[in-house]
Amino acid sequence: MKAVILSAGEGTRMRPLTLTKPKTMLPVAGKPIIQYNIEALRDSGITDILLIVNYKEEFVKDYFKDGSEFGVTISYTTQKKLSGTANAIGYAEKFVEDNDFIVLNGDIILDNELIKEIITEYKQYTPDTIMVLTEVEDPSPFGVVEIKDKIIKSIIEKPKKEEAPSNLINTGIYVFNKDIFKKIAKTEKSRRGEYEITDSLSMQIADKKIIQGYITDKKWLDVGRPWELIEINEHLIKEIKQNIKGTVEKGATIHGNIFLDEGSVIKSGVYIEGSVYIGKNCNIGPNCYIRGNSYFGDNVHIGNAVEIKNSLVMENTNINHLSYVGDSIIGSKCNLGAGTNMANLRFDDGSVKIRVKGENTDSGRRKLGAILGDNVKTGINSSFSPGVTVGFNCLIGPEVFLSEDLPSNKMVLV
Ligand code: TTP
Repeated sequence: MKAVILSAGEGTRMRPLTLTKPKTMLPVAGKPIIQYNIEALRDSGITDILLIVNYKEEFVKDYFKDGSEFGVTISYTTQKKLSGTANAIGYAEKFVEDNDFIVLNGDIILDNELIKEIITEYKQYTPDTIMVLTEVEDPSPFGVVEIKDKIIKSIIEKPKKEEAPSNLINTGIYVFNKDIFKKIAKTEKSRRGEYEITDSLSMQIADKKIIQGYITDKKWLDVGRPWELIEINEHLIKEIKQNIKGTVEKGATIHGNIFLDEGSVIKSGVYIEGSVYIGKNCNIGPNCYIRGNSYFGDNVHIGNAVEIKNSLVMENTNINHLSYVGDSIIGSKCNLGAGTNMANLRFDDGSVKIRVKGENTDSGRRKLGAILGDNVKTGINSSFSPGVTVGFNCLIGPEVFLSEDLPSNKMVLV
């Protein structure tokens, strides 16, 4: 069986992080999101993979090349216009030829076993389509199915919670045969102005094709918005095994598993609590406090008296002195001045709100700090309100208290 991964989207809900790279290339626990999917396919015996790309596709191509380094063969097709998932899958027709094939959204993280399970299920029942489903408490932001005896009777996109026919949602994992291309060719634009694969599936249902729902309670995480990147990172870093390739100086204290890559040094006086991932050529310390589930990309420097908690710090970023970064994401090539502090808890103890596509959105998290795009410089004693976002190439002057989002390429002074 061949596989197709959808990786063309702009990831607008994940801004500012996706202003400079595609969402599927954002790092979690040491790898881009999409690499988890490629490896899950490979480990299930699927090595012929087509990536549908468009937005900032050079990042994907430069990293994976022909796939040989990852034990697979990767080819690429550019979706000309980002006009929806059905349109994206339609580009795979030549690649899959007459074969049945798997499709995955590139922005999910799933349990490797799940792919093996659905292949077995597909071979046993030979339906026209398998759609993997999972149960959630609130299905209203997703595609929700009505299902009877394993067969999907209807799919409703983003229903009101009280109108949802079940709590079972579409995970973006499918097995198709070539009938889907006939339906894609006839699919019309939805109310959102996109050609959506769920509309093609509804056409299959109307045409009496068998769409089997495969319900899983295995790991499945959808990465759409910035705090979901923090949550997925938490989840995956908790699973890392101890692996120290770099140097740990005498006088450093480590509790929990750490992954410390080549060329990195943990200096004396550093106190690490919980699992932590540290990339290549990082300098951590002396005398700093690194708390659980933190991720550091390559060439990161964390200096004296800095506390980092449950955060992602991307490559080539420096946080040199006297700073606090909690439940936050710091992009690549940032430099935080001495005394930069990110608040991650509201005084009223309520859940932190964050603007997603201009809408004030409840993250559901009691603790959420700031989200900084790439190449942001902060001056001494600057501070950030919980849930604030900063675009790329920004300068935040000394003593600034940032309580509102800042678009890219801006400077703020007191
Ligand atoms: P979405 O989550 O609908 O879109 P997105 O990833 O661009 O994010 P946002 O809504 O924040 O803008 O897409 C689901 C998957 O399908 C995702 O892996 C991207 C991919 N996709 C394409 O490949 N082509 C497309 O035209 C669209 C809309 C999505």
